[in-house]
Amino acid sequence: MINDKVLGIILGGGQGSRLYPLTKNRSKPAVPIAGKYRLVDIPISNCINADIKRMYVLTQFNSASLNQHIKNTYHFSFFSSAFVDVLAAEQTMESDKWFQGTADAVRQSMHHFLEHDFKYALILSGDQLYNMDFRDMIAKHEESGAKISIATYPVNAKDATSFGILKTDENNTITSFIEKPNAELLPDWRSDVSDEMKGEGRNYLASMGIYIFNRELLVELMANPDTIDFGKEIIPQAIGEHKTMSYPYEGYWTDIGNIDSFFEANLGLTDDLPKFNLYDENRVYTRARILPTSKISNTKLNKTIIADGCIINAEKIEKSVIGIRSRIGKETIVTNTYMMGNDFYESLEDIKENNIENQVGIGDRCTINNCIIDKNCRIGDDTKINGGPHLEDIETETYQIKEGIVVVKKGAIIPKGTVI
Ligand code: ADQ
Ligand code: ADP
Repeated sequence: MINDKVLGIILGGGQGSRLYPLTKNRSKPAVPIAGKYRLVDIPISNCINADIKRMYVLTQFNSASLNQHIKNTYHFSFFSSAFVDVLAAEQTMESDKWFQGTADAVRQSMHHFLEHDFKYALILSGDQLYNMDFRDMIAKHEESGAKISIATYPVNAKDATSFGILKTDENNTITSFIEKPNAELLPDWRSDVSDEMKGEGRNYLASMGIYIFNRELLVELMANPDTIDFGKEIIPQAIGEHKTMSYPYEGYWTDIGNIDSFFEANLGLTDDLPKFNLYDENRVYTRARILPTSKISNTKLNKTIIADGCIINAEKIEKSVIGIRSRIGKETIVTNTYMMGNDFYESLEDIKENNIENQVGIGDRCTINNCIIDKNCRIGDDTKINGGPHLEDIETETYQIKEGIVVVKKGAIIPKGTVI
């Protein structure tokens, strides 16, 4: 039984500064994606689909929303050993510091892991969108007699500088590794990839940040307090010392660690044939909220995903992801936008009693383009937001512009008639 021998460890994120302002008030694993999920649902679902049902999520700060989401989503039978537990950086007798890096996060949490029986630790990144069969990776790891396995993915020269790059011998044993090499060093790091990958210019083997460690070796490596990161210290130091295998992967995989890639990955779900397929047997799990179906009037929809519980009267929505409980008013046009949705409904009585000027959601006669709208925003009537490269990167109380994408902050009130 795979569940008896594998413990899943999900690196839920450091400060999350690259995803700011989405991480302003929540930890990174709790960031909503694809209209109804949270980032952490992706690695957790990959584990569950592989029958790995004991998991820890390591995160830099504890947020009520993350704990609530995990508690409400992943409840297993009383008789099973399955669990998903959040471990936030905590002060202990030994340490009063935040997690200094990925290896440090694992080191500070080792005492929790060692309470469980496991042969292999499966260490995963919390900010990637992909669908991988970990059963196959574990089987290959066992067959090879390796002590460490790293999932690898061919990338092009432009991307290679932001990953750990490695070389292998003919048996897929990793022979050398360099974390985020400079462009000048790249020519020495080319690999003999498949013809298809060569054709796409993807000549470098990148670490996907997905690792299997044998338990004893992890304990040994974590005993050295000077190592902070897997990519910077643990992996380069282990190559040559301990048998480390590459597990080649060529399916869809993308890092969603910054606003730009997060935006692309979400809007990519609206493609005719999305690279990340939500419509197959491999489920992505999330909280079952039991919301009503969405209600739509007078709206021309094109390449759009609409989650449950929305009330939409817009004129047009194109290439957009509309999250749970969203409300969009009349004559409004929404394009290239990820709207995360709302945590609550506002009734007409609420609005009247509390004299609410801007209802939650997007008002009437608005045009919204190239935008991420965080949860619970109130975008007043006649607002025009047109993101794009013509806009400078700035931050205000209610929104931030990053690489032309306008990110409206959680709960922001954008007054009627605003033009951005
Ligand atoms: P990066 O993604 O740049 O490279 P890192 O920032 O260390 O590495 O993040 C790895 C994962 O750990 C992410 O999910 C991140 O959110 C999380 N994380 C970071 N700091 C953390 C902390 N203090 N506490 C908890 N979680 C934390 C890594 C490898 C490269 C590899 C890429 C693949 O170092 O070799 O190529 O992943 O994406
Ligand atoms: P996140 O910021 O990660 O999207 P939250 O911290 O807002 O998540 O937590 C979501 C939960 O909080 C929802 O289930 C909802 O019940 C509750 N919630 C948040 N804001 C409100 C609000 N203004 N009114 C009622 N419930 C709310």
